Amino acid sequence: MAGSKFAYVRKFELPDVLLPSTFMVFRLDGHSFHRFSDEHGFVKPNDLRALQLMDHAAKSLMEEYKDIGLAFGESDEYSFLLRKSTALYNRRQAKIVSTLTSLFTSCYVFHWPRYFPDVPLRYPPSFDGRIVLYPSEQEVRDYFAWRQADTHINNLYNTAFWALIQQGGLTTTDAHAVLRGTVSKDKHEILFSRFGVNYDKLDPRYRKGSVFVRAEVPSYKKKGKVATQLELLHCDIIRDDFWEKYGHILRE
Ligand SMILES: Nc1nc2c(ncn2[C@@H]2O[C@H](COP(=O)(O)OP(=O)(O)OP(=O)(O)O)[C@@H](O)[C@H]2O)c(=O)[nH]1
Ligand SMILES: [Mg+2]
Repeated sequence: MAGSKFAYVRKFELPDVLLPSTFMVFRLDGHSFHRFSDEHGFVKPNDLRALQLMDHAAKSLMEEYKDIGLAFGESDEYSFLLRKSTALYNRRQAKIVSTLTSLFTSCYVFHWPRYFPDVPLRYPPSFDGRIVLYPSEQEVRDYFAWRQADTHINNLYNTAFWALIQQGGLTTTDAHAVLRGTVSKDKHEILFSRFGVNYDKLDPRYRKGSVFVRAEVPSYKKKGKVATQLELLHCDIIRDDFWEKYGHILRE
């Protein structure tokens, strides 16, 4: 049946199919969460409730989209690895980015009261989303290493910064001044000598971020297929050990 005389406008919609046989990393990041965290009284430097809510939304996304094999989250961001061969939405970029960002955001809002029972949402939060394609396993490993190294750098700085303010009584300006030009070893030393804090003993959730893996459940098969379950870890994903254990994620 011929379309209406207006139907030609569809031709202006350009295809945006992502290159086949490449890894997709989908990353989302809270929009203006500096303000959002302030307005909702997030604990500094790390708010356990907020991080657990991010994990919950990430898990919901992985339950819905089985082609996501791995996810890594810190602060207001989460990265998801989709298998190389995924045919999700025929690999249409805008469709994938918009649908996944929207589901994550609605899960964040939907589950908010469970993590912040005494803090009503003052306004609707939003997240930006993007996809980056990576050609081989090495870039994918380096991508996740980059994000976890970032977690380490930010968390060490923030932990020292807020200790100087909360326990040391410094102003934000003075705390910045103390930390200016310091390297990692100096921050460890400040935390230990001034506040008795051994940084390496802090909760790995804060130091390593959150890692969700779709792990195989040995000896359990469902309709002939190996069953999988989502595991939440707070472990190192930079060294080889992790990839030796979960390398199947990259090869499916
Ligand atoms: N207090 C507190 N703040 C947090 C926590 N997690 C994230 N944030 C805030 O969220 C910000 C996230 O950093 P960015 O994503 O670079 O900043 P943003 O304000 O979201 O800016 P855009 O992402 O560019 O929109 C941090 O700088 C903190 O201000 C937390 O656990 N506690
Ligand atoms: Mg942000």
